[in-house]
Amino acid sequence: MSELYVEDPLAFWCNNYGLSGAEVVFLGVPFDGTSSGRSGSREAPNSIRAMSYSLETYSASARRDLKELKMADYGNVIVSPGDTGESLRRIKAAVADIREKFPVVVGGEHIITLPVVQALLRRHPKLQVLHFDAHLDLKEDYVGNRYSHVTVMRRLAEILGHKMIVHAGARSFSQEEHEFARKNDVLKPVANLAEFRFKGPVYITLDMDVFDPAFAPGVSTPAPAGMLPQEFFSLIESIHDGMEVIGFDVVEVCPPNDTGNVTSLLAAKAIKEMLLAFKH
Ligand SMILES: [Mn+2]
Repeated sequence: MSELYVEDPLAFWCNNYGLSGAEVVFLGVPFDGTSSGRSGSREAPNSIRAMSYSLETYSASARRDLKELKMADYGNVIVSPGDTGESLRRIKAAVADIREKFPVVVGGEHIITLPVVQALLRRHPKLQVLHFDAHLDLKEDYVGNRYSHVTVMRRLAEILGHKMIVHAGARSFSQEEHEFARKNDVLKPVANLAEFRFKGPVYITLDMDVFDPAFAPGVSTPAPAGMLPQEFFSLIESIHDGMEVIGFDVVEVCPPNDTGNVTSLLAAKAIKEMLLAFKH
């Protein structure tokens, strides 16, 4: 491909490294089969790809440029509509393909985090998860379904252990979930997160509804009184030092409910800033 005159219109930031030459690999997961709220997050990977073109590759806060990273876009997982089990199996297999590279997984809805972490556990058996979300996603089941975007952290906690997951930004949950999180001391106020020291490998899952709906209206289940984008980016800056982040995902963007693609744009910005903060 000529570097001067053409670019791939459907790859994050027009990257041109193949899978074997890359250190960072993007993977889209257009799955929204268990969304309890507004459906449509299957459209998010391509929408966020498109909005990534609106952003500069340089970050003033990180003082780094995305061009310093060798990135590849692995494309979208071919999911099986209506079959959550088969879809999760395929997501896990696709992440296993990425091997030792740094995965950036773009959903889709939140249940996709389960197979991603399962695949990463093979290399990082003591993986911790930092969970940004308006919700706790700790429900035992949702209308009888144990594999739902509102149960994903409960399923992950059963695999990892409850103490291995830290929840930040949560403000919308059931009494049962709240008591469960408090009993296990895993719900951290965002203001205290900078003092919380992670030891060992960490995976970050960013549900875009952690942001206030004024800034991220295009999500499946919006919750008022959320984080400001500036708060999130300052937090990333303040916690990145010494943190061993081995990958992350961004989930729950719902383009049919977005306004002017601003939520996809904010998601692209979050991907960029997290990459430049955490991938060295
Ligand atoms: Mn959520």
